[in-house]
Amino acid sequence: GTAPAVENSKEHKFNPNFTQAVINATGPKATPRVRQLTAGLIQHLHDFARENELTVDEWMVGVELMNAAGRMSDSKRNEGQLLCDILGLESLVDEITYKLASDATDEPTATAILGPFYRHNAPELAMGSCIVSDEINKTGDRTWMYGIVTDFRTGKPIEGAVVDVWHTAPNGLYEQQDPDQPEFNLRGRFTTGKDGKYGFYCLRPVPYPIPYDGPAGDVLKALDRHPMRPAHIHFLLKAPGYKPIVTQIFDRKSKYIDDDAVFAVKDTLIVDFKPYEGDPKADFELPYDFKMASF
Ligand code: MBD
Ligand code: FE
Repeated sequence: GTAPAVENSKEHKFNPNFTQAVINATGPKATPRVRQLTAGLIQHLHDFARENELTVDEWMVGVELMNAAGRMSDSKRNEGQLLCDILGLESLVDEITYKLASDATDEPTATAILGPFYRHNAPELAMGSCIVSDEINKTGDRTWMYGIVTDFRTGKPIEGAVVDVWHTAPNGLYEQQDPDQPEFNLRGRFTTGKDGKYGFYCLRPVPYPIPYDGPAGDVLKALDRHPMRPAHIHFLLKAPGYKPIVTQIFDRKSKYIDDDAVFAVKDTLIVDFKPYEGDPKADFELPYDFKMASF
């Protein structure tokens, strides 16, 4: 049914012009988009405060949360993004950006959120090489991942596509979170040749907790939620003339596949690792093709 009009508990009359007055304070030099976004934000923030009869103490909890996230954030810790992630905002914005903007009927590879652990300038590696440092290679499930990058409309292979990949170590940490891992461990960039094919050795990833020793962890605790993500591998694909694809793939057998702390799993991004006998360097194989959309 329809929600009842919100009435406050004391029959207090809010000034009906207050929110509009705040919105109207925007000056003539603000761009139309800035004007639109801030007007919407102010309206929703004010409605939120009125509807919930937000108190000064409660608002201050939010202020402290933002300040704590800011203090904690640096090149290795992106707490602001993490907070957005556990509230589902990055997944929603990803959907809006890549889905609503697309006029495609047949689908290119689905997108998924970038997350806070992407690093620019991962090593450019030769096709077929390994992103796993020798030390860690002794403990994880070694995987040969391979496939072809195609134009989703024509099905033709894409030459010069860069497959930028990153994932966590078996201890559940990304390389920049872990002083014991070599720089850029479990990261690499691979460029396709004429046949559009790519392939590299990696590990079968494991489920792991997002960092929960900060404000995002406090929020999860207050909401009685766990911090776990299903096992996943991240990708950023770029190719000349094509729209970049930010995505992740998820291990069907992984715990938390139906209960991702950051709400990023999509059906078409769930994959099957298969036991692999043909290669002494791999325990599993993982075929996966990427389909890109031209501009
Ligand atoms: C991650 O590893 C991640 O991929 C996302 C999206 C959020 C937090 C941690
Ligand atoms: Fe991740």
